[in-house]
Amino acid sequence: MTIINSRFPDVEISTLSVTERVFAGIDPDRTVLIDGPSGREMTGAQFVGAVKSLAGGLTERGMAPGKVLALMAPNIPEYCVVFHGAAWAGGTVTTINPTYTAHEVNHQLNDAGAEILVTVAPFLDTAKEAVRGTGVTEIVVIGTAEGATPLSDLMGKPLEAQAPVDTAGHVVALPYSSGTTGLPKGVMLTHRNLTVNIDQSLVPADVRPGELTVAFLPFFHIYGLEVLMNIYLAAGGGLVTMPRFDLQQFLDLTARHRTPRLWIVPPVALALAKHPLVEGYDLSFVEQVNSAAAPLGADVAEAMGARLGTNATQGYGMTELSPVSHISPQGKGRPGASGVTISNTECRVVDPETGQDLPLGRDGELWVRGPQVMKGYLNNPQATAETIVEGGWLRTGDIGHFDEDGYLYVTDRLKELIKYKGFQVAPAELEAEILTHPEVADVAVIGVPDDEAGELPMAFVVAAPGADPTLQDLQGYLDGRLSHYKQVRRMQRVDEIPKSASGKILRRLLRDRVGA
Ligand code: 4UU
Repeated sequence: MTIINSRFPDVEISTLSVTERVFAGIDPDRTVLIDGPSGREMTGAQFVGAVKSLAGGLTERGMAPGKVLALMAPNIPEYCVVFHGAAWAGGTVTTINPTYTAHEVNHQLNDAGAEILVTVAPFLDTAKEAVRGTGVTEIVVIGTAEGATPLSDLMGKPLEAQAPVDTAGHVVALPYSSGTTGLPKGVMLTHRNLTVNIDQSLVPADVRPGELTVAFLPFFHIYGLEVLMNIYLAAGGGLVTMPRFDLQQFLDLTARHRTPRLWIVPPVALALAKHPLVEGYDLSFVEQVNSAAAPLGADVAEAMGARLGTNATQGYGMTELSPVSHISPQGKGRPGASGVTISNTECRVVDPETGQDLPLGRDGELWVRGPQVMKGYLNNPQATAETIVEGGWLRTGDIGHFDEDGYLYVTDRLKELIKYKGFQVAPAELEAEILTHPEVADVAVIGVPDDEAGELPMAFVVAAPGADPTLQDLQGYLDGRLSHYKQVRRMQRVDEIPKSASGKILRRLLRDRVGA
């Protein structure tokens, strides 16, 4: 076994709950949350007060260890209050993409066993449809709306201390990820996972007290939830929240708040490198741009860095890693590299065919071990056992190698996951939906490269006898069942889907066909 160790000193593994860790960094007098579009501000004292009151009110309603609250909202300051209010009350929060269809929300609510759903007025109709046939007994809206409990009704007598939980084992967050194969699964992240990943990440990321960043990356995804929300608050910094991405608004808010660090995904790097709007802004105060969630090509990283006059770096991680395993030391990013291994974390590069460890510089599957590795997939011991193998190693399903200085280069993906603009698209989910189309006899979905989105979902379709399905037919059919970013964008008719003897789709053959 060849283990690649972190070059950073270990951090102490904290026993604090994630909310206790976040509170430890907060200065009560400083502004910690700003609603970007309106400029509405919340101080540290107001944030802590709101979290404790909400935790008190939730406790009166029965929130306790073992209870699940679903949070389906865009990035607004109250998102952070609700997440930490439920965590402080000892609950588990499952985070739901607010652009999900009722069908997708319904699935997650049932799978996660949620009992309360918190949303905002524009998503109330979806929420009402989605809770049918689930265990959700109450819909709460941030603000007010007809037919739902206003969040203000849940503000109770403050709960002064963290509800007792075993921070090493208690699941506080339950985001969904398809991992290496199959449908989206609940990723069980404990308080310890999130608390330690804050401390590990802050060694290279060194966010300063009072430092602001514009948070447009969605809080429902682990990047927004942990790297923006938890890490910034715990470091004594603050967030300017944006409910949806708009380049001009992002540039306006960045310029207005003079944020030294930007946290982005590759399509935004492309815009920062090429879009004419950027010309109109003086961004000379930007010290660092960090991209993660999908590969950022060296060309785009260099063009963006040159245009902004700053260092462009990447982080690497996955939901199952809370999410960070690799970050670049700030100011020391290398084009094409995804960072260096963070504290308390070990890596191996394993030949996927033979299971043997590969020598330095050779491409293989990246395996990661550390205290940020998830507890497992909810109610899915088989998928857990296939992902976390003997010795506690997490198989990432990504292909890459390390250089002599410890920088990771992610070069390919072994797993079937598609990343559309950094969002997860699980081929198995699209295939399951498309297979229900009466004109489809069989289908396989893979990702094909795209300059802007990174990858686009492409379907290989075997038509039912006498049928003639088109891309438009499929798109019309999926619209309303799956959210927009999961839409199939390319289609090719085939006579047969290549499969192994055990019936597994041979995606590699399909990829080769597109490449040819
Ligand atoms: C090539 O996207 C994430 C986590 C992102 C993240 C955020 C802040 C990482 C570090 C950080 O500092 O999680 P998931 O679960 O949605 O997707 C995980 C997958 C990986 O397995 C890999 O295939 O997303 C891909 N990925 C990357 N690929 C993530 N980061 C990179 C990267 N280069 N830098």
